[in-house]
Amino acid sequence: MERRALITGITGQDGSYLAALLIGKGYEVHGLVRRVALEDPEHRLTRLDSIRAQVKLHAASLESYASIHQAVSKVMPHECYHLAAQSFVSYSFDDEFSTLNANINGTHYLLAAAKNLVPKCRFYFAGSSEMFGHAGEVPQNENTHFHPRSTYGISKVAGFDLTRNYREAYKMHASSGILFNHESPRRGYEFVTRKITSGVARILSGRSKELRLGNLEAKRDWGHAREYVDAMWRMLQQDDPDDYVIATGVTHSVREFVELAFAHAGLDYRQYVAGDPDLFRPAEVNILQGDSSKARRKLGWKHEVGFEELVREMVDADCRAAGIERKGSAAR
Ligand code: NDP
Ligand code: GDR
Repeated sequence: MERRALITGITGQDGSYLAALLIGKGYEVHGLVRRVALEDPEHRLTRLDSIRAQVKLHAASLESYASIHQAVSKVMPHECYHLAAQSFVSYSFDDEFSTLNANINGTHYLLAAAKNLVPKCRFYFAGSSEMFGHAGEVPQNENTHFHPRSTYGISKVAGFDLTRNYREAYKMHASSGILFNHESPRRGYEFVTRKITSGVARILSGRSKELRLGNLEAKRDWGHAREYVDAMWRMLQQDDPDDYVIATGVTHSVREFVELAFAHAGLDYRQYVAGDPDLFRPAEVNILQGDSSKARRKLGWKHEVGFEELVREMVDADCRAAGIERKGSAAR
């Protein structure tokens, strides 16, 4: 059976892993990208290097309904994974307007185009643990009240509500994943995990002497991105659409991540890490820890990569990229 998938945000961490997963399952994979990406593939499509010939890319902008409508009408997908977003929480404090515009309108435009052109298309929305924000309970599950602490979180709550409304009002097969932090060697450099692991590599190679960080006491539930995109696919294979928390259920502080990453490279983080008050957020999410028992029960999903393995994989990858060969670092 021919299956076509459309992925927005295909150039990002999750989009690139999801595209590879779907290609492996025999899908015809299409991606929606910004025009600049097509004009500058060497820089903007690097995460797609190994699968570039197997994906078809279409230029469109989250800011333009017309461009999204046109892309959906060309592809006529059976499954649509909406991953594109201004995804950096810190930046949402600097530019609330573009975060809200791109994330809320972009989701609305894509849902509306799908409803009009391919109403039977199965739709995935990339919800986030940031929707829980200042959560009243730990761990958080699908019934936990949302209390977002940034315009990013607010935009994701709006996208989640839009997705649910299209499911209820128009009977679309529209599901949301409420994904907790997931990382990998493909993580953007602005996020704390990659900032730390690339910082370790820079220090080891002598290109840097210190690493400036913000709140070291914040706690996150960190999993591996490759495993989390599999959960997205599983959601769209269910008979009925629904919402699912995807998490490891284990939480660690940024300090623990730092300590382990430096120790894996044979360094004591206390000699290199400097606190920077400018990197603290105006409003912080202190403890995120997810309860994914519903996903385990209904989707048969589970995570396998634990915290230590994730940290080691990321440090090793950044060290290899910096030309540092260390004993015992596993190639992946
Ligand atoms: P990335 O930041 O790696 O990727 C974001 C993608 O969105 C990129 O492809 C980017 O394109 C695209 N994008 C951003 N703004 C626009 C725009 N205005 N128009 C078109 N495309 C745009 O994010 P991740 O892969 O980590 O995350 C994927 C999704 O999941 C996001 O929606 C994120 O908010 C959400 N999420 C992520 C979690 C995580 O821990 N990784 C956890 C929970 C939710 P370009 O390359 O051109 O910038
Ligand atoms: P997050 O990820 O905000 O959870 O959003 P990020 O890695 O940016 O921050 C995690 C925690 O680390 C603290 N922190 C720092 N963060 C950054 N970026 N830089 C620093 O120097 C630094 N120092 C400390 C932060 O205060 C925070 O508490 C990610 C994104 O992928 C979202 O798109 C997604 O929805 C959520 O995860 C779940």
